[in-house]
Amino acid sequence: MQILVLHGPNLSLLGRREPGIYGSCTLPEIDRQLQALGRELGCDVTCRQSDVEGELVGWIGQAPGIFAGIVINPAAYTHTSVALRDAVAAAGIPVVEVHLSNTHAREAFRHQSYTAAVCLGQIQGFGPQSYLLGLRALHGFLSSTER
Ligand code: CA2
Repeated sequence: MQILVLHGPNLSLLGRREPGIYGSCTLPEIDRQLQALGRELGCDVTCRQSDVEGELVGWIGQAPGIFAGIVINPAAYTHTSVALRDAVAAAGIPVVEVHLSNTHAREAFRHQSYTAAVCLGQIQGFGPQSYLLGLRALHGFLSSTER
C-alpha cells in the first residue's frame, strides 16, 4: 500500500522559525517519523512539500492509481483554496487533513477549512503527532475497506 503525504506552503520553515507556535521539529524529521511508522504499518510513504498551489493540485490529481490515500497539511491554503478542495473531491481516494496547531484556538480566519468537508477526516492540534495519527487513521481505514 502506497500513501502520499503532502505538506503545503511554508512548512519547510518548520523548526527554523516561530518555534513557539509550531515547535522545534523540522520537516525532514517529520518525514523520517512518517516513513518509520509506514514501515511499522507495512505501507510505503512518499512525502512532498510545495509552496505552489498548482503543484499540490497536480500531485493530488496524479495520485489515484498510484497511491491508496493521501495525508495532507494544506497549511494556509486550507483557508483559501477552492482549487485544492476541488482536487481532493475529484481524486476519489481517501484524504486525511492534518494540522500541527489547533486552528480553532487561533485567529478567526483559520477557523474555516475549504478542504475538511471533502476529506475522510481531520486531525489537528497535536504537533507532529497529528501527521502520525493521520497516517494511522488512513492506514486503518484503507485496511478495513481492502478487498
Ligand atoms: O497548524 C498547521 O499545521 C497549519 O496548517 C500551519 C499553517 C497555517 O497557515 C494554518 O493555519 C495551520 C502555516 C504553516 C507555516 O509554517 C511555518 C513554520 C514555521 C515558521 C513559519 C511558518
